[in-house]
Amino acid sequence: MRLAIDPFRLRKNMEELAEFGWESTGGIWRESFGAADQAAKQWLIAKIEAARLHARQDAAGNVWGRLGPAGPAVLVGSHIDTVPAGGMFDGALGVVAALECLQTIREQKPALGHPLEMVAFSDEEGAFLSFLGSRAAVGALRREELAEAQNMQGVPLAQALAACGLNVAELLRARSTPHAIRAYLELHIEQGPRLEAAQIPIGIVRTIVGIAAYRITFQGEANHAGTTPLAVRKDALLGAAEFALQVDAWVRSHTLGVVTVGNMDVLPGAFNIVPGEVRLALEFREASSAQLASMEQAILQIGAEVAHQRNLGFRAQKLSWDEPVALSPAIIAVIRQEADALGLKFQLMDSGAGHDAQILAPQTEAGMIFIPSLQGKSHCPQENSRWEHIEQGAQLLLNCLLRLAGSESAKA
Ligand code: HGY
Ligand code: MN
Ligand code: MN
Repeated sequence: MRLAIDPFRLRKNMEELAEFGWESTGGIWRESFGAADQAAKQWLIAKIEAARLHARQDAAGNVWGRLGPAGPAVLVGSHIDTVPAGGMFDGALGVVAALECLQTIREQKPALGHPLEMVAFSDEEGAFLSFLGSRAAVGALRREELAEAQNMQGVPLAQALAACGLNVAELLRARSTPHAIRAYLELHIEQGPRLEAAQIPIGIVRTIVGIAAYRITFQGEANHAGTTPLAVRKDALLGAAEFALQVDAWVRSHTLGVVTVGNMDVLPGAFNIVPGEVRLALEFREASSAQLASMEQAILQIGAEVAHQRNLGFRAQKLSWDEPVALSPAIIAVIRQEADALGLKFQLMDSGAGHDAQILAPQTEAGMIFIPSLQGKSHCPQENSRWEHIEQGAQLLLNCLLRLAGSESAKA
């Protein structure tokens, strides 16, 4: 007899989780290690315990729920932190669906060949450091990057961790025991327009793009806005603006990738002062490792040239670099077979968004299932998906987990 998820419980849990960090301006903000994120994690721990799974939180703040004995487990999860003014599905879908799958299996007790574990990874969105929780779990963090990590308000990671009773030294020791993860599976919204346009309910991910992030600073000279002639100004904002336009043009004409200036601080930031300094957050992505490297070289060269032409200082601090990652052909085959068995149309695709799966993939067999995002929107309050697709994605996730955990019911 095939196990079936409980779609009502799934939807209720999604709607409950969406309450944490909901903002009257629209959207949800659960910044990692902030109050809303912490409250959501406590909610999740209570749900895991109510499902009679073994709940624990590690030194990176990752929340785990286990079904079965010790030993290499099939892992399923995602993240519950969000971007500012984010949506209710990015990450949360994968965690709540993982809970629903393990709770269903716990209740219906099929014989399993391997234990199952669910996880909500900390700081996937990189408020402090991209994929912080999953990188801690696989031992892929360096002490120096943790020392430099801070959020957009300049709060150091160590201070945010301390507010949660955590610390950097123990975070570095949060690694799961080697080979503890037999396979990893993640259900996620596509966060793009392709599945909806193709009217296909399931995406099976082949490759996750590489992502690099830099903090760029243009240093000019603050001066009086009324008495300083345009010809002698060292206007940092004009340099930053020209830089942003030039890197966009270069990436469009040379790659299939993307580049984004997502944040710009203009200092001192008054109407009547020529901007003396501009700090901007820049990230770029490409599915090809070679192209990602050529983007980095071009971006840094453009910054130096613009700064030189405008008599400005230029600093570029690399914040993170995650190579493109191919997901497991074996897991892709399982997802294809289980989608076929459910009569679900699917398409193989690459992911333009980064995911914890790319951190797990070098350590274990990792796979991802996408469902459509309405109008392709994500990282905004309008992020939305159809409950029909959510239920189909969660049922497919359950069937894949049963296969990977060697359950007898998977052969039924
Ligand atoms: O930004 C991303 O690609 C992901 O949503 N963290
Ligand atoms: Mn995500
Ligand atoms: Mn995201």
